[in-house]
Amino acid sequence: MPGKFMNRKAFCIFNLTLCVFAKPVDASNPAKVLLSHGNASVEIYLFGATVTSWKVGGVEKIFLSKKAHLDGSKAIRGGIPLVFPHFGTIPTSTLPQHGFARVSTWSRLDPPSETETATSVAFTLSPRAVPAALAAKWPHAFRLTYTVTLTTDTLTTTLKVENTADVAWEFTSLLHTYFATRGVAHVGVKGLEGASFVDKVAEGAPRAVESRTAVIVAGEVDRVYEGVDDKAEVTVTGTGHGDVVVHRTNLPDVVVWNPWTDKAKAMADFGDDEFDNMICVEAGSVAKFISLQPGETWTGGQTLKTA
Ligand code: TA6
Repeated sequence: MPGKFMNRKAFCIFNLTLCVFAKPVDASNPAKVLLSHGNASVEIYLFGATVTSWKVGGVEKIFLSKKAHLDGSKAIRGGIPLVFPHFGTIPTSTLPQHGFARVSTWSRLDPPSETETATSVAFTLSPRAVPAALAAKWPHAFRLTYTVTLTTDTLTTTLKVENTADVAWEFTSLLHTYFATRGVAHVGVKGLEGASFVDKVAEGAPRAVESRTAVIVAGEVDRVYEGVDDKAEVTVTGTGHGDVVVHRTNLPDVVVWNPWTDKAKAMADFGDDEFDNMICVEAGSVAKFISLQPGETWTGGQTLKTA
């Protein structure tokens, strides 16, 4: 609302502490939406509706690979790629790993909305905006709405999935968040003690129960913690970029991933040494398929909060 926007600018002149300023589009790059609120900012590419930066007080919380493709030719390596309609690869689908949401170009819905406490913007995706070859592999009618909300100390990302078909279908989904680190060996992921997990790195992908108060990285890690109580706060500590608490809504599973040295070298869009600068802590609903009846919706999301 331009009128409201002008009023807020005028308000800011008189009260800098509550100053809120939203820039919906980066003039130098129309493929990207920038929001700021107080001293926090977020940037989101329409490609994949991928959040690629979240800064609080000038401190970057999110990892983006120096080799990431930002031209829509490949899923963005870093940020918060959105996984839909399935996590990983599954025997019943020929879609690529993690589905098509992260490689489709989303549309921004209304201009960002601003209040004194938050600034928000939403994106939508439906089958006609999915690359045709991928849409053909998952021929279901759907509408996704992804809302990104920024406050001075939080970033909330919420996905709404609607079944607009006349038959039921099922999906899994995940927010594949890459946190920035200065030396991944110093990082601890707290809040997963007692959770059952699948260890995708170990031979045979065995199940076990997490016994540590903090998950650490001293080699390749790829674990799917299942059914972690929504109320359990997961905290990413020791990143060198400030601790972040992950609050989850309707996302019971938490994936912790670091490719370590060999897998880092094998990824063309990831620097050989960048395994030291990131850890993925991914809130999702991936252990069981979610079934949606015609007309039904499902909503899940996370709030990242500076600690
Ligand atoms: O979420 C962890 C994971 O599924 C890992 O197994 C690893 O492959 C990672 O995602 C990255 O996947 P990508 O398709 O982006 O290379």
